[in-house]
Amino acid sequence: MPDIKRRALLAGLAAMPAAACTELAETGPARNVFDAAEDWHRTAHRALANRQALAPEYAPEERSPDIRGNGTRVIDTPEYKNAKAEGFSNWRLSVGGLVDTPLSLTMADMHSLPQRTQITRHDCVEGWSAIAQWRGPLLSDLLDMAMVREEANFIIFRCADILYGRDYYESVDMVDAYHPQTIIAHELNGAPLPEKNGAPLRMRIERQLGYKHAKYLTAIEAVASFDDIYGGKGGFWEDVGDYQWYAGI
Ligand SMILES: Nc1nc2c(c(=O)[nH]1)N[C@H]1C(S)=C(S)[C@@H](COP(=O)(O)O)O[C@H]1N2
Ligand SMILES: [Mo]
Repeated sequence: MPDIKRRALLAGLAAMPAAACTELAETGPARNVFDAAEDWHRTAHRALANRQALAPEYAPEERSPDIRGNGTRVIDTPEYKNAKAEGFSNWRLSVGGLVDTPLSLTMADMHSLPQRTQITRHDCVEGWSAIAQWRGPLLSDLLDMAMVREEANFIIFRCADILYGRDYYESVDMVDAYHPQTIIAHELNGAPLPEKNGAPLRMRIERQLGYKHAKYLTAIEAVASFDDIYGGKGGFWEDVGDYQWYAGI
């Protein structure tokens, strides 16, 4: 869905109290306007409800034997190697951009927040899927703690790895950012994330394709637009021109 339409839809839902619709409907000449508005309202509501729907969750025995690492699997920089050798005790996740209270969170902070555990299916555009259990705090809790400003339209995820000479990064809109299954995972199948799967922190955005799930997460940034970030298309693969920004499934 184009962003302009999505925003109109959100604004429309907030701006149209049901009582006002009913009053309008009772007066003759406004009837057609009401019908059109109601149609639009219903369509808009359905579209938004569809985006907020949960991704399927699975039973423990349905998990795949392994979830292969894709894209970056190893980070060869001294910084990352040291961080790993220290058990990521000095890793920081920053939350900044259009927020009132920028945060710098430790792994201990990430563990002390309320946690969500979910068994979901990862779908990579390259044609493979894997079911695994992920655990970590909700992105929405971090955004609420940081007090994201109203001007923010997107959340950018910055990563520690460089793939084909470019920083990996991704972004989502506020519907996915606040989705109840959007978590920052620090555990895979009950153990700390392995390096190949994004240690120590990676995104899980369950209604989106694999490439949106940024691994090796270092920073979360609220922005009004991603025009000025890297190639301006909102993500590593989007900039390269291979994949679309909206990767909804
Ligand atoms: N930082 C970073 N995040 C990334 C990638 C990457 O190369 N670097 N690859 C993406 C792609 S294409 C997929 S399918 C998933 C793979 O996750 P996995 O390695 O845990 O299987 O991570 C995504 N997130
Ligand atoms: Mo992927």
